[in-house]
Amino acid sequence: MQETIANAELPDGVKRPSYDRSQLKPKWVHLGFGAFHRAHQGLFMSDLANQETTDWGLCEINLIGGEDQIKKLRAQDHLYTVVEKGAHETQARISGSVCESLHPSLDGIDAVLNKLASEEVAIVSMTITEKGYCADASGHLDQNNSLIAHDLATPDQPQSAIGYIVKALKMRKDAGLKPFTVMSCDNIQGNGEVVAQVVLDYAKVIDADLATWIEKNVTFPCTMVDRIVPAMTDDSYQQVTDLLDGLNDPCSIVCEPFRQWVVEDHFVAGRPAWENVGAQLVEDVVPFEEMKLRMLNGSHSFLAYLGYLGGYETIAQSVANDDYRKAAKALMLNEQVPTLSVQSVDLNAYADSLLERFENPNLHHRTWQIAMDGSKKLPQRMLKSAQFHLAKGQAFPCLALAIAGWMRYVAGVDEKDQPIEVADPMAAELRAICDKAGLNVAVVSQLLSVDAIFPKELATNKTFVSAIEMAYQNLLELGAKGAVAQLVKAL
Ligand code: NAI
Ligand code: CS2
Repeated sequence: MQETIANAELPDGVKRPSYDRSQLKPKWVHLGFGAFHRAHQGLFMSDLANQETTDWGLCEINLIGGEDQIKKLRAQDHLYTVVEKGAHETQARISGSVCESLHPSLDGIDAVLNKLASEEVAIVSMTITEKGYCADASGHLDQNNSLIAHDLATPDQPQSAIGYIVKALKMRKDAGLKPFTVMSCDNIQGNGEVVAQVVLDYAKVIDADLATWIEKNVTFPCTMVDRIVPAMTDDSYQQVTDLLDGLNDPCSIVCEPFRQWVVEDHFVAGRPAWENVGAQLVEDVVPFEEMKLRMLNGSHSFLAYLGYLGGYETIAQSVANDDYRKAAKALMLNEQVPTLSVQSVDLNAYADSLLERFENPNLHHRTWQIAMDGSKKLPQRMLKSAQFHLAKGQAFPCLALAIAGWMRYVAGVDEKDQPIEVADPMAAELRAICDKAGLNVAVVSQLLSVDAIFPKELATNKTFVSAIEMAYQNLLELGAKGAVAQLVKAL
């Protein structure tokens, strides 16, 4: 038998689950067994089971890609290693909360649907990336999205997460079963509202009665999720192998020690007592989401675009440059904090704690990874705040440079004339615009006219346009490092 973490002896410091895993029932289905879920919701659940008796277990499903991960997870009895790496200490443990897994390519579409429609399933959650929701700029279902167009034509054989959820809810309704709660754990403002909207839009197209039933019976709690979990690399796998005395865990994950989870307490069929392991269950999560998306993710994107262009491979390297660190802090405190409504959080201390997390030298969080999917990230991380300042007649130079940094980045060529691999669902369209305009300030108005990203009121606001043009011009003339230095000098 192949030696895996399921059957091998592990070093003393690596804790195994202390609970009886045979008691777990897959009542919680998660779509997207990616890096983040393993280090966040999966581990919260394992920690809870370590602490108290529970029968809540997870069934993991990857709908798009990730077939290999499911095979590997099965081969090690659904166990996986989580390594928390702080600036000074490292802790490894085994998460055992997963008790089942499925993949449409391995098990068939019907097996996935039958699972979702089975009576015991009470929660369906997801980390399917911002683009997985197939929403347009207005937050409605994008019927031109190729997955959605496919699913609407053949709703019994879905491919998208939305298609699967609606079909499964239909099966439950037809069988007289209660629905499940749909819980998005993606970095999207109002993530519960976004998934509710696309699910309802989709259901309305295929079955109006179903849409009414969903509206009445299903809940879509919003969640704020936080933990920095970089994509695994050969190096990080090797670090895990070293910690496991030479044992390989292809499902392992390395992350920072910090984690936060704020969840709206609206569950139609019960939930695990996550509050007993540190989650905050609240009535309204939006103020927390805005805080995190604008301060953490907004400054992350600033550091990602300007860091990449400035030649920095990781976030830690970017904030090691004093100008970048000061600019990121100014972005948070001067340009994001005033837009927030969150109460009872010391936002100055929060900003400092974020910078400390970004500095963690043991996390290799690539600027390239965070720069990914900017067309889906910019609106919630920066554009809403820019609108706030425009309405008040206030300047927003840090946000302007970040947005200009994104525009310079999607041109696909760095400051040394080397190609940038721009990963974005709109990469081709954006590249075509940039190629036509060239590295020229004229590209700003061309990119602003992409209405899937920029609302018309922003694209046509002269103050906004000239702020971005000025920042873009600075980038062309001074390069990213020079433009950030100039920004900081002018603060
Ligand atoms: P990942 O690349 O490791 O995993 C992505 C997952 O999404 C995979 O399971 C894949 O099957 C699924 N997926 C991708 N496109 C999809 C689609 N169109 N439809 C359905 N499923 C799809 O990425 P990771 O790190 O797990 O991040 C995923 C999301 O989690 C992020 O986009 C973000 O919203 C959220 N998140 C990530 C954090 C991090 O530090 N990695 C922290 C906080 C939130
Ligand atoms: C990052 C986030 O990839 C990105 O865009 O900004 O995934 C970030 O690491 C998390 O939101 C931290 O919780």
